[in-house]
Amino acid sequence: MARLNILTFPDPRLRNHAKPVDGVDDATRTQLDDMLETMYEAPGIGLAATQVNIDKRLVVIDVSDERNQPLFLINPEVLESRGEESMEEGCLSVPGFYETVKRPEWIRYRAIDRDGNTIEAETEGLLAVCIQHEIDHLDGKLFVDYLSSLKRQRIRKKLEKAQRQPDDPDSPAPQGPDSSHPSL
Ligand code: QAP
Ligand code: CO
Repeated sequence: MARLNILTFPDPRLRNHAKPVDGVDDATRTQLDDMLETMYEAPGIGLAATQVNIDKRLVVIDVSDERNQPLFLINPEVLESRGEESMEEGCLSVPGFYETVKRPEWIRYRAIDRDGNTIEAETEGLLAVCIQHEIDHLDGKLFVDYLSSLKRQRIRKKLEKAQRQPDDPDSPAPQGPDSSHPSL
């Protein structure tokens, strides 16, 4: 297993539209395992391949409290959605910023699992929001795109400054394996 570098907004690579996966092989399973380790280490509840510069439609999610119920979604798609819900969202690629986003509250989705089987399921609440957030990443979309351009520019400028001055105490904690590890 390996920890992957997480891209930070406004990195243009976060705007990539990821390619569908054709058949689940061991190389893809290794990428999913590396993504899961990276997400647990961050820590986060969801991570899309686009965020770690992998051009494939792969998502890992774990919204469980014990962090022992990983979900591996390959080529995930929303088939149907209902309702509306406002939830405070964050993103490992937008470290330190949380804003309320409105999305459908219930979804039916389809994906291929780690074993190559097609699954179809319904879900709501946090998991439904997380799946929609991660599918957005595969299409080059970020939760900040749902905010006003004023809020988005504010976040962009702060993150650009934080990346120029990684020791600024006002800046969000750096993310990923490239960041400094004070304990090491
Ligand atoms: C997407 O996000 C999500 O700013 C997953 O400093 C989030 O795991 C969907 C994180 C909320 C629905 C609701 C963010 C970690 C993790 C940060 C994440 C940070 C450290 C975000
Ligand atoms: Co995200």
